Amino acid sequence: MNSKIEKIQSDTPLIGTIITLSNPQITEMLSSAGFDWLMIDMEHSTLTIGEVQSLLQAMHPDCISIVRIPGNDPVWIKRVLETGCDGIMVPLVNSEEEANAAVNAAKYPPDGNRSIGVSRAHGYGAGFDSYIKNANRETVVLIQIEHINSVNNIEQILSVKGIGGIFIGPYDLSGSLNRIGDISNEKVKEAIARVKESCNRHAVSYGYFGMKPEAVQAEIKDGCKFILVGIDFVMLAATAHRYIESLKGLC
Ligand code: 3PY
Ligand code: MG
Repeated sequence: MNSKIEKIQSDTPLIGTIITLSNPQITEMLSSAGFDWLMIDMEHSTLTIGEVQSLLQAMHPDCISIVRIPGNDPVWIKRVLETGCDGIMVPLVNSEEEANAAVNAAKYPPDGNRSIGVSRAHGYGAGFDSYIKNANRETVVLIQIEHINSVNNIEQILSVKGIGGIFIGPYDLSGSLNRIGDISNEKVKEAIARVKESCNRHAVSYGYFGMKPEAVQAEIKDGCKFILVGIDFVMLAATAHRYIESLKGLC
């Protein structure tokens, strides 16, 4: 068993951040900075699949790489997995049927219907046998619960075999409850609590996103496994603003 899978399967929380910029040096730097995982976001960025592969090549080998698929589409899932990422995050999964479709697209037969090709994931051919033997067990599939419909269907979604974890999207969830952006609203918090309670009961790990460390500290203490904090360009922009602010008054 490789150490990344051990880390994913252990109870220790994994701290990650979101990559949206296509510059490989940024991924290299952030993956070497101590983050346990990086989520490379194809849903809310301009990243192409070729750029995603270049980012993966720049990543520190110990860092877990999860690519967020643009949408729950088997063609995207197949192509993204061929890049050799450690796993995928599938946004806006609202039902058992949609969760099944995501898992099926990510797993080789007999567990699913992922098509068999040769790519970077398979060591360009040299690692073909070991990759196809281990991929179903080692490729993590994170399903996003981020709409009130998915909260209402959480029990059925959690019954789907092959889900590696649930990732709560508080922002989309707030939108689906007509409280857009207000993630500390009682209705949003109540929906999140329902998801957490179901995950705990089914012994399925869950993740949570916050823009700043203060927004995720309580979640770590509460048992959240997959933490995402911040976004690459937001960290850069916030630091730039802070630097300018601290010097502007002196000019
Ligand atoms: C959301 O909050 O909607 C997310 O998808 C976080 O990644
Ligand atoms: Mg979202």
